[in-house]
Amino acid sequence: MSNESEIFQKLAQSIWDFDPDAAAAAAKEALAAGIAPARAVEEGFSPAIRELGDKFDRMEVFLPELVMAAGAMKAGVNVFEEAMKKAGGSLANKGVVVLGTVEGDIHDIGKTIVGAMLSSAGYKVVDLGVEISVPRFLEAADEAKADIIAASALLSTTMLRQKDLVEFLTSRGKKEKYIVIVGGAPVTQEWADKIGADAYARDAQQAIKVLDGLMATRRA
Ligand code: B12
Repeated sequence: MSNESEIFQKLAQSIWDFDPDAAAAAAKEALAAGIAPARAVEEGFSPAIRELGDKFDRMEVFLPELVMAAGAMKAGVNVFEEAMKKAGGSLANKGVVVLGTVEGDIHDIGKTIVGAMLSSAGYKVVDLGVEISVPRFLEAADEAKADIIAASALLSTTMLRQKDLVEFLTSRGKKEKYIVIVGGAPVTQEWADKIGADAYARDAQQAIKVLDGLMATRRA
């Protein structure tokens, strides 16, 4: 069997090769080797896709390549998602999270990872998908009797929808009812503070920590 660094290398290579089968195989190998999905994503897949994102920024690769790389990453993330869902099934319910990517934004890989990690940590996650309008977040949260609304944005333009979400909740008198957590590559703690969100997390692991803390305070 390969050692950890060889597995991280395989995970990354599958993204550079735009190869979904290799990504799924490397993800399975990581699980078999006992590597936590979060580490496999953060140290294997994510650096590779971010490097491609930077190359896209410098016009060294183009959209079709980014689409293919994202396809490969999704195949790998699906493997981890399944494994994490199984792991989360037996845990106590820590709270209900309604999660989605904001309107105008189709990036869903990071959001899906956050959802899978939260469910593996014992949260019930309602993943609404992408391009979710502000009223839809609230409607779904009310329907699901959620504790938390989690909104992902990957574009500097769509980050503004997170601000709209907080404003909308406030205008409907629902701001105190839900914990609003925001995230996504361009999002920062500063932004979360500025728009009045309750929480920010830079990745899925941190999201669990932050939400565990807020839920404990809420239930105390
Ligand atoms: C893959 C990708 C795509 C794929 C998306 C496929 C998919 N199904 O998701 C495709 C090719 C479709 C795509 C399209 C576009 N993209 Co794009 N894309 C990327 C890329 C390379 C990687 C994103 C990714 O999946 N990262 C891996 C995951 C694991 O990381 P993550 O998303 O950041 O998520 C982590 C954290 O942010 C956090 N997190 C995420 N969501 C949430 C939510 C909550 C609540 C919390 C707490 C945490 C959290 O936890 C996650 C796990 O650790 C980024 C580059 C980058 N550096 O981000 C560009 C990037 C985001 N895209 C960019 C652009 C410009 C576009 C397009 C506009 C291109 C175009 N001209 O059409 C379109 C936008 C279409 C649209 N309307 O949404 C720019 C954005 C620039 C900006 N600041 O606005 C970037 C930064 C690339 C660049 N350097 O120019 N893209």
